[in-house]
Amino acid sequence: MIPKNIRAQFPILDTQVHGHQLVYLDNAATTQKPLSVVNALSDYYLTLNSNIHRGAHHLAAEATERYEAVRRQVQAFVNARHSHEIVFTRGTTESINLVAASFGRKHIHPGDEVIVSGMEHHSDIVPWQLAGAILRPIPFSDEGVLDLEAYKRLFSDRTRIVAVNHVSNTLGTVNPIREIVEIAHAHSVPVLVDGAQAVSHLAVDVQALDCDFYCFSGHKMYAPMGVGVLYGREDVLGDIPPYQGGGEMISTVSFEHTTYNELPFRFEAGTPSVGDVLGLGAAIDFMLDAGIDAIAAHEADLLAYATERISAVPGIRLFGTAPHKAAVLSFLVGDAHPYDVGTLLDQLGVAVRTGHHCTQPIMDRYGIPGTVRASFAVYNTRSEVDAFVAALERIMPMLQ
Ligand code: 7TS
Repeated sequence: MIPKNIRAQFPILDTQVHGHQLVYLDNAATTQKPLSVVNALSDYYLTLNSNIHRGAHHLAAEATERYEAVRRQVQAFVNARHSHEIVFTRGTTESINLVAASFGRKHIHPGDEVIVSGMEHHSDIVPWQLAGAILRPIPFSDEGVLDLEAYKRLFSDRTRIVAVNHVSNTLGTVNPIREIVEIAHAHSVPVLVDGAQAVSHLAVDVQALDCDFYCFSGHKMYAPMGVGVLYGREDVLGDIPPYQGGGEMISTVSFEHTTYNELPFRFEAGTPSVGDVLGLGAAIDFMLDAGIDAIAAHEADLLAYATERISAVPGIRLFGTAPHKAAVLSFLVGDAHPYDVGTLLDQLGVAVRTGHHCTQPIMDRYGIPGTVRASFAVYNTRSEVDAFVAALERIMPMLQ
């Protein structure tokens, strides 16, 4: 069970919007932040602010210790074998770009191929195109389930890496990562997993998944914006060249020759967002206190309830009805444009996202311009689902 006082930890949820109580259902875009995360951020700036790793003084040593402690916390959170397999980045987008650029520089040559899923976010498509790869997308069914038989047929001697999301931000599908990795590894091809939509909803174990890279953003799991994670297995991360050059990523520098620092510092050039990393640590504590399995169970209940209630509304078309889903509900109302639906819902205090959700190939697959998307988090309730469905029913006459 989710603790009863959980909403009290999120003062923003009391906001009034256009004279209505806010119903925040845009969690796949970003979650709200609990007081403990906001406090971790302000405590850092009020009591500890200092640049890390290179100071002889007390504040620098303390800030460094706390920053490195969060690295160990993240290591435990995703069950990585070593803390130096955890690289702090600005978010999922930067994590994927890092791998596409660095792995790409070493391993992707003209004519080489990258297998992605047909339901990737643009941030797991464009970096591979920038790296010069030809993309081979895995098709998916009308329900939003990847076709693994078709996936097996996509491998060729030019396949360099497979890049797939763990959970689709538009369809909610939880993809069978363990199976996808097994098939890729049988071809000696590594796998990058975009976990942006997974980490806040389900327990992630990178060793059990056996993936080579795993990427996620703090801000979608109750942490501040501006911090994210790249997990890379020691052997694959150690094998690729640095991404950005600058301070901290080097061992020695001269005008003739530079040598690079060890993992993970080789991939952390420049001053990192220390306060945001400490906020990420507080967010992990928040999730562990609530209990990952309890969060998953609560969200599964909300999703089942919302799916049942919304399906009863005349004219609703759902997109993404895979048997294994996370708490995302994408839909259209009759022929109404998703943006109109979103704007009218906002007038009643309900915050949803509308559009292509940075997954244009999914929209092309269904032949639609976009969807309306409601996405749930630990603090949402069944009564908010009721308010959302009541708002939909209320705007219905205005959409016809
Ligand atoms: N991958 C997936 C699956 C995502 O859902 C997102 C963001 C990203 C990558 C990029 O994450 P970022 O933190 O680096 O921006 N998805 C969304 C969304 O669905 N609505 O707004 C952002």
